[in-house]
Formats: sequence, structure tokens, C-alpha cells
Amino acid sequence: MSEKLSAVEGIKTKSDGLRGTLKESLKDNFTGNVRPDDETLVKFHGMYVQDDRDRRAERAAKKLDKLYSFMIRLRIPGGVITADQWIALHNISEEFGTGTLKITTRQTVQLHGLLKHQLRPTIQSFNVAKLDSIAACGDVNRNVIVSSHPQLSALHQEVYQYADKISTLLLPKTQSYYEVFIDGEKIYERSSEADPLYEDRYLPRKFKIAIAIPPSNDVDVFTNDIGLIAIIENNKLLGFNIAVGGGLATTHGNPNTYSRLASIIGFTDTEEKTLKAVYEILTIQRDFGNRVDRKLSRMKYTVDKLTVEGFKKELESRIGFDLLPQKAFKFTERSDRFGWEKSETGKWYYTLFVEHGVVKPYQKQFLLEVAQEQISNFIFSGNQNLILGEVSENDRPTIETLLEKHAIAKDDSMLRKNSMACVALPTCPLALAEAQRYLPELVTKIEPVLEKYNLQNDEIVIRMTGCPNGCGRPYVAELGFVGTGPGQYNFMLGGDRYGERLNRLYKEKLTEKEILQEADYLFQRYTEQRYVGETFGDFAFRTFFQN
Ligand code: SRM
Ligand code: SF4
Repeated sequence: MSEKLSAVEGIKTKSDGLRGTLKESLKDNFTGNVRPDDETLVKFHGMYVQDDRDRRAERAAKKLDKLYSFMIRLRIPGGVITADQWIALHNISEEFGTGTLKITTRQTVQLHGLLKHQLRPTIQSFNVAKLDSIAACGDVNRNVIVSSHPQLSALHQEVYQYADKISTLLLPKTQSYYEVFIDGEKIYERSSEADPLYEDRYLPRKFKIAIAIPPSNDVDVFTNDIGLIAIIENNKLLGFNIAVGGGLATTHGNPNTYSRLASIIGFTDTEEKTLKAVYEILTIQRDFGNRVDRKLSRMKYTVDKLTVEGFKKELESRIGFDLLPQKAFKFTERSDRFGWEKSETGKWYYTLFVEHGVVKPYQKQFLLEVAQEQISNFIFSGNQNLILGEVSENDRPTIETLLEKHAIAKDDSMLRKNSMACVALPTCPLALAEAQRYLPELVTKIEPVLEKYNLQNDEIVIRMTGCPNGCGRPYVAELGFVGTGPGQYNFMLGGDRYGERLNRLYKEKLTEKEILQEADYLFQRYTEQRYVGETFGDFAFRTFFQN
């Protein structure tokens, strides 16, 4: 007897191209939510139903329904937008929602706290600015990310084009986004929506693609379903190593779930071959992925089910050519390079540190004024920061004046600049503990411990999430904290500095006091026992997990 498909599978196939009853749900003034099945469908259009968890108890005491609102996440392949688009984003965030702009770990932005009646006008305003949220969430390919490193800009443009092409190639064919959220009465012909990739069942689960440009692994390429590693020789793009089956989420107490780094299966040397391989990898996941248990439906489990070799064979039979042997590459950095950098083309880039991607009001005002000058583009990094790009020599002083006016360039510690945290409370329904609201405070308490051991200039990568889903990629951090309950975190150790080795559970369910005690003990041992040039992550791995 075949196993029962998960409920989401039925919602997708019966959804009439992801329309469901969304139009009716949006018109229903009796609730701030959409109908239950539409909660699933709205994700494919880049939106999530949420509620303010800080206010749950107060509302429940008054016997009020939850305070529903929506989060909208944009699709910005490669994370690059124009100054005009930034202005539009700024204005939309002021007009609708809570006014917050949150830069995500996948080079895009989220707006929180939108009320249901604000969804259509918000999407319509984005559409005017040529921005959309199609497939930013849901069981489809998500935002394609690319190394944003300014230094690599001579080739960044060429590689960035791939993000755009892959994103377009893998977009669902349904026009329901336009029909539901933008157009008035227009009904799209269903015959024009035939979708050979997603069919009517879409993928078993979300799907993620990243492109890294060595030496930088700022996108954590191996944590993606597909990781493409650009191979560049003599300033020429030769092609891409292709890695499959990365993914981070685990579930507390479910031993069948695990984090996995993507396995490199070969190399493609032309654009046509690369795009074909990427496309067919999705069809394999579509056909072989687990549609019964959503906890086990990411492609990492499909790769392990088929075996890496079996997966590669299946891919080669679908693409009709053999992959070439992988080419050598080396990652030597993962952090963003803060402050000014000049590219080979003579343009300037200013990387702004945005702690956990939460753009503070004074930063927002600064960025608006920069955008109004029309002298740069805006690049979101995979580390939740923002780069003002393509600035000419003549325009640099204008930005410097604005930096000074808004007192932007603060002297943050190396640890803080290498920290990342997911949203967690109060909006994330899955959060077990705080993350972006708490990590800044924890870093403040760890900084003196680092100074005590003269480690303040060490670029240790620290990351925190409010649950084991891993949105801030804590499993590839040197110091990883994964929320288990209010004020408690699993302490993960042994990840390397450049995102090529997963960390492991070091101590379970630690409180802040215990974390600080452990930090003191670990940094002391690191200072005394490390080899010359050894990073903290490598030291921790050797000391606690090797053998
Ligand atoms: Fe994530 C679900 C936030 C990157 C793994 N993630 C969520 C939701 C939508 C909660 C939900 O399902 O209702 C969170 C919304 C919080 C909020 O209030 O805004 C959320 N994820 C985020 C972001 C905003 C974190 C951030 O602070 O930057 C990131 C948005 C990226 C983007 O722009 O698309 C974000 N999420 C990630 C990453 C990191 C990455 O992709 O590089 C991961 C781990 C990598 C991976 O996919 O394996 C990640 N998010 C998850 C999962 C676990 C997926 C799984 O394999 O089981 C969930 C839960 C789920 O899908 O059921 C999740
Ligand atoms: Fe929410 Fe967990 Fe993702 Fe953090 S890691 S945003 S708590 S789902």
C-alpha cells in the first residue's frame, strides 16, 4: 500500500495554479487571516501569515483572536537593486507594515506586520518598481544567491547574470500572482500556464541555489540544494563545479533529520550545460523527493536515498551528457569586507554592517539619502549586510559626507561583524528562543572574554537561531547557538571558518551564564593550545571531535 501524501500535496494539486481561494480570503473582512489552505498557497507568492507573539497572552486574556499580519519577502536574484528600487522599498515599508526592513541570509529583504488589506497595494507598489515576491517562499526554487564580494566585480557581473537566468528559468509558469495581487478583474488563460517543470504538484519542498565565487564563500554554498562554484582562470569564467544535496535543518528529537553539506558531482563548461543540469536536478527532486513526510523531503534526503553516485547517473541520463571532473578551487574567506573597497574596474564599494540585517532607523535614513543622490546601486550580502556598489571616484565624497552626517561608521568588534542571527521572536511562529533580539547582547558579554585572552581581532564566526531550522546557518559557524527553549541554546562547535565543515553538538541546553563560562574555558584553551595559524573552529574540531 502506498503511503499517504502530506496534506500540503493535496493543497498544491487542487490549487488551480496556486490560486486556491485567495481572492475570497483577501476580501473576507471577518478575520485578519486567510483560509487554512490559502495559508500554504500564499507562501508561493512570497508571503507568510504571522502574528505578534509578544502580544499573544494579552490578546488571549481578552479573548481576542491572534493579531494576524503578514511578512513579505522579495525575490532579488543576486541581491542587487537600483537606487530607485531602494527608494521604492523605503517608501513602501513606511506606508505599509511596521516600517522595518530586514535583510535576510539569502540576499533579499522582508517587510513585517502587513495587514491583509495592505497586501495587494504593497505588491502593486513593488510591481511598479519592478520588484516582486514570486516564489520567494513555497515548494519551488527560492531566491538564487551569489557571492556579493566587491573585489570580484570584474566577474561578478558575468556570474550574477547566472543568478538572474536560473531564477527566471525556474519560475513557476502560473500567472496567479498577477491575477490575485495585481490585476483587477483580468483572468489568465490556464492553457498558457502549462508547467513542465513544476507540473501541478510543484517540488516536494523548498529549494535553494547559491553561486560562490572563490576565494569567497560568503553564500555558504554547501548549505544549498544546489551549490555552483564559479571556476575562474586568468580572469575568465571557465564554468561551474556543481554540488548537490546541502541543507541545514534538523528537528529536536527526530534522529532521522540531519544537516548535510552538498556533495560536488562534477563540472559544466558552458552556460547551456549548466542551466540544463540545474533544471534537471530539480526534475529529479520533483520525481524522487519524499512527498509523505515534510521533515524528510528536502533534496539532501533524496541524494542520500539515491546515493551521490546514483544521483549523478540519473542526472547524466536526463541531461544527455556526462559531467566533467570537478576543478580545483579554494575558499579563504567568508566574511563581508566592511568599509571602502575598490574593484578592478575602478568603481568603489562601501559595505555597511547591518547587525542581523535589521536596518536601524538612522541607517534607513542614511540609505534613503544615498539613494536620492543616484550614485550607487544596493547589494544585499548573504551575511545580512548591505553594499553600496558601483560608486565612481567623484561620488565617493558624497557618501562619505552622508556617512559622517548619520554617524554610520562605528567601531564594532570583529566578533560582532562576523555574527548572524535569524529573526525568531516575535514574528517567527517556529521560534523556541530569541535570536536577532538577543545575540547583540550576548556578543557584548562575550567581547570582554575575548579581550581577556587578547583574541579581539580574531574573526570568529558566531551565529544564533531560535530553533533548529537553521535560518541563520548556525551549523556552519565556529560558535553556533541553536534555541531549544526560552533562554536556552544548544552550543555547537567545530565548524571551520569558511563553511566547509559542519559543527557538532558540544553542550546541550545552556543558559547565558553557562555559555559565558564555556566561552571563557574555550578561549583560554584556544590561546594556550592552538597551533600556529589555527582558527578557533579548527582548534575546537581537533580538540573535541577528532578521533
Ligand atoms: Fe528560514 C522557515 C526566516 C533562511 C531553513 N524561515 C522560516 C520562516 C518562514 C518561519 C515559518 O516557516 O513560518 C521564518 C520567518 C521568520 C520571520 O518572522 O521573518 C524564516 N529563513 C528566514 C530568514 C528571514 C532568516 C533571517 O533572519 O535572515 C531567511 C530568509 C532567507 C530568504 O531570503 O529566502 C531564512 N531558512 C533560511 C536558511 C539559510 C539559507 O537558506 O541560507 C535555512 C537553512 C538552510 C536550509 O534551507 O536548509 C532556513 N526556514 C528554514 C526551515 C527548515 C527547512 C527544512 O529543510 O526543514 C524552515 C521551516 C520549514 O520550512 O518548514 C524555515
Ligand atoms: Fe524561525 Fe527557526 Fe528560522 Fe529562526 S531558525 S527564523 S526561529 S524558523
